[in-house]
Amino acid sequence: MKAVIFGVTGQDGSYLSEFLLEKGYKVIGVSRRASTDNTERLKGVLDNPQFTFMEGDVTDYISVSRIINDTQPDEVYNLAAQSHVQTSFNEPIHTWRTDAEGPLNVLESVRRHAHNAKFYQASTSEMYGKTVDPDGYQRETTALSPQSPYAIAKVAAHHKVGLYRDAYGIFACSGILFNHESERRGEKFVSRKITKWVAEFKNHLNDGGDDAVFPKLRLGNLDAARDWGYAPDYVEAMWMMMQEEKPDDFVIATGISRTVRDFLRMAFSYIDIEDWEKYVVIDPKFYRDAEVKFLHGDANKAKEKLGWTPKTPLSEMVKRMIDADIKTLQCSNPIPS
Ligand code: NDP
Ligand code: GDR
Repeated sequence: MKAVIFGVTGQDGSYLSEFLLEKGYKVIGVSRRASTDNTERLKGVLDNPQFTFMEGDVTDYISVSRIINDTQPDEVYNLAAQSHVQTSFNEPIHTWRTDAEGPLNVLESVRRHAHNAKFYQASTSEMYGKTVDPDGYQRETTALSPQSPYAIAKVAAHHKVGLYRDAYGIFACSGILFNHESERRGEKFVSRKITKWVAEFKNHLNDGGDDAVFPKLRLGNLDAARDWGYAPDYVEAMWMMMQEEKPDDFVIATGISRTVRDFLRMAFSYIDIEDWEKYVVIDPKFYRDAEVKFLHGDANKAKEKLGWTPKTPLSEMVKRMIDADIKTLQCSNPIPS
């Protein structure tokens, strides 16, 4: 089996590459040109002879269609996106081109050059915006009400997936994934921002530093609630959707919703600090023009049809993220011998 992954250098792209290589796939990872090396997350696969890189940009139909035509894949995963919600308010046009036109370029390339390839689109819980079903969950049937340029672009792509499935007979599916994090999460997302700060603070204390002089952790809305899962569990769900006989859309979530405040409490508690509030400053800069206040996914359809369930509890994920950040600090500041 041969898979093409757009967005291979990202958090999910790196885990999905490892997962598919383990399953015996040939993986073609597509990445746009960067001025400096951005393959840090891929160090586990770069030497694998079954893994190859191709240069391409999802906003450029010519490069996308060339890749699909030349490689003739069995499966195509579109994970490429400008994925930061707050950034999308500052860069709405770039976000639209990448997150709405990008998937269209990939779908159209599949339709024209590899009609039998299966297509996966990275849809998102952000599409629900303010809508919650009366029982307090969001699921495949919940109405979409996007609240950001990012979510609006993702809704457009989500509908395109349905259209290519129904009108053109393409095996096209969307995974509506709720937030998922990991040791490889980008540092501007709140989970990693917190774990990285906590690791640096712990390091400072271990070195005998004074807690009062350490720069505070500056955050926005602590009351926002998210359904946080672990990225390696979620890439398995992507693959499972692609093994179905018929294409369909699935919510992937843990079913547990926690606030940013809960996440903070958990992270600080791991380094034995309970009075964490004194280290955190609320900075209006990190508030959003429009905020999605509450996300809580019902992944029962994925459980029943795919047999997928999340494996890693939030507390375990937070621990792994902090441990990894501490390890990175120790490697970059080795104790002189
Ligand atoms: P990341 O931001 O870590 O990765 C995004 C990837 O897209 C990077 O490899 C980036 O490349 C690539 N990319 C951006 N623009 C282009 C472009 N024009 N052409 C080609 N590649 C491009 O995101 P995640 O791994 O966290 O998420 C993967 C997908 O899942 C995204 O589409 C995201 O919107 C979606 N999603 C994520 C969730 C999450 O909680 N993580 C939840 C729901 C959906 P580069 O290295 O060059 O920047
Ligand atoms: P989100 O993730 O917007 O849900 O999108 P993010 O971690 O950025 O925000 C989560 C919540 O935390 C609040 N918050 C802060 N967020 C950031 N980034 N920085 C802060 O300092 C801060 N303080 C509080 C936010 O307001 C928000 O409520 C992620 C991305 O991966 C998307 O690509 C994906 O589609 C969705 O998850 C599901």
